[in-house]
Order: sequence, then structure tokens, then C-alpha cells
Amino acid sequence: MPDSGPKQAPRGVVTDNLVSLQSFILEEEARYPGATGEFSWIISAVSLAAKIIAHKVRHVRLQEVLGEQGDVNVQGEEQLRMDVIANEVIMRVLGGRSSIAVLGSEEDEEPTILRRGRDGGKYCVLFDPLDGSSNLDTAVGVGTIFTILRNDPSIPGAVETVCQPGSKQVAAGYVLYGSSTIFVITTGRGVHMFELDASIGSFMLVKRDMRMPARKKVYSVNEANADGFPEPFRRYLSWAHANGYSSRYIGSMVADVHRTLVNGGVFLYPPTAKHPHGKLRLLYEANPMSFLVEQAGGTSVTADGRRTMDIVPRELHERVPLVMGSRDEVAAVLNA
Ligand code: AHM
Ligand code: MG
Repeated sequence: MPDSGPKQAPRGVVTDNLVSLQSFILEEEARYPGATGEFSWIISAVSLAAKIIAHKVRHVRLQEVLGEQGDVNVQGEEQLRMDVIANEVIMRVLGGRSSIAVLGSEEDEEPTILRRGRDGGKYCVLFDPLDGSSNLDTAVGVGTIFTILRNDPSIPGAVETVCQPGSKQVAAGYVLYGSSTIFVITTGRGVHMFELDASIGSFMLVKRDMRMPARKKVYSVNEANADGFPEPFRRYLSWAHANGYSSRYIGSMVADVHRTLVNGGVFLYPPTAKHPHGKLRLLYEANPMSFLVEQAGGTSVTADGRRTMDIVPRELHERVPLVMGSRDEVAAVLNA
């Protein structure tokens, strides 16, 4: 019999294994001898919270959760009812996980101490419960961003405990509530993407080890603020205009960064007249996204070219000017 070459699966037969987020994380954790499974419990809590929030976001009008709460959060921004609900969902779901020592949220002035290190609190979780929520009115993609840090029981204060540079993150990710619900995560070994199959209630692996292209002529910035940008950013925009670049800006960080991760390009939030230190928050927006971008082969820096994840934070809600994305595109911004 002649050799017919490598065997192919019969048509219509799926050869790839189906992997849920749950089993993926268990598999990852099993690589570490002595792992206790506590970390997997935290990710499973984040994914449960994400499913609850996804359901609410999808029915935001029917459930009448659009509109203002009437309060202002610590950043002086009006809180939407959905911001408050998403925050509560995450606090209540994660609050029950016995290995979490501290929770910190964009919506709360101070981090919440759940338990001390001696009581088993090994980790801290920081999150932005519903980033870009002002876009909910128009059914645009919004997201949840999270990061997991180790708890150092020798540090007494909650703020001091969570003020760790991004390079110390144990894991980070986001959930995009877009036309589909997407969960993207890194534990420092690549970036992996899952999609929610609502019929079975599971996030299923759709892309292992995402890599972002090194080059893509797309920039993503709120160009209406350009007059208030420092000169190098204005020079970059003129250069990009003259060099055939396209502009894509949703105004919802999770959606803009997700597109940048998948397609390449550069996402920027430079200092502006209104936000001289940038608008985005270092600990629970910039750092988790920087971890993902770097793990996918990209770069993330602040306005002065320093690596974002090297900044030592001083406070929970600190802001940072941000340039992140494809390696060569970030370099083009810095070289302008
Ligand atoms: P939020 O956390 O209050 O929702 O604000 C953050 C959002 C980001 O999602 C987005 O990148 C940015 O604000 C857009 O800001 P602007 O409207 O100034 O362009
Ligand atoms: Mg936000």
C-alpha cells in the first residue's frame, strides 16, 4: 500500500480538545508543585462575577439599571447604577474566597481588608468593575479589568500592601462585554482568550497564546484632546497622518485594548489639559493591561518612556499617562 501521508481527521470531526477556563487554570496551576488550588478558586470567582455582570449588561434596559446612581465616586465621577451593581457583584463573589486578603476597586475610596495573611489571605485582587460604563447608554462594549497580587503579611496597611509595581502581578485579565463576552487572562505564561458560551455557562478557550503583530498602522487616542497633549504626542499624530495611519477609538479601554491586542496598533492616553497625569489608573487599569500586552509581545510605557510595570505606585487610584501596543508602534510614538 502506498503511504498516503499524514492521517487527517474525517470531515466534520473536531480534533481540538474543548477546554474551559476552569480546566485551563487547573492545568496551569498543576505545573507548580505544592499548588493548593487557591488561585484557581479566585479565577473561578472572577469568572462567576463576569457571568453575572455579562447578564446584567445584556439586559441593561429591561432590568432598568441604566442611569445615574446619584453618587460620585472617589475620582469625582458620577457613578452609574451599573457601576455600583458590578462593584457589588465582584465584592460579594470574591469576598467569599478564603485566600483573598484585600480587595480594591475603582469604585471604592479605600481597599477592603477581608482577612489577614495569618488567616490564609495569600492574595490581593484589584479591579475596575465596569470600565467604560458611560458607553452603556449606546450599547457599546464595556469591560471588567482585574489584577491579582501577592499579599505580604508583614505590611500592615491595605494601601501599602496593594501599591506594588505591575511587574509583581501574579495574574491579570479583562472581560469584554461586547458582541460576545470575552475573557482574556495571563498568569505570566502567555495570553489566552476564552469566549462565554451562555448556553452552558462556561468560558471556553478560543485562542491559546495570543501574539500581537509588531507593526500595524493604527492609533487609538481621543484626538479631540490633542491641543492639550505634550508636543511629542502632537508631533507623533502629524507624523502618523503623513504616513498612512488609520484611527480607531471606541472610548472604552477594554474594547480599544482588545482590538489592539488582536489586530495590533497603539493605544494612547497621554497627559491632557484636563488630566495632566493621564486619565487611566495605574493599579487596576494600566498595569493589568500592560501585563497582557507585554505577554503578547507588545510594549507598554508611560509618557516619559519608562516601562509602565516598573512604576512604584503611591496610592490606589493613582493615574498614569499610557502608551501601549505593538512593539514598533510604541517605538514610533517615543521617537516622534
Ligand atoms: P471609567 O473607568 O470612568 O469608565 O473611564 C475610563 C475610560 C476608559 O475606558 C477609556 O479608555 C477612557 O475612559 C476614555 O476617556 P475619554 O472619554 O476621555 O476619551
Ligand atoms: Mg475604568
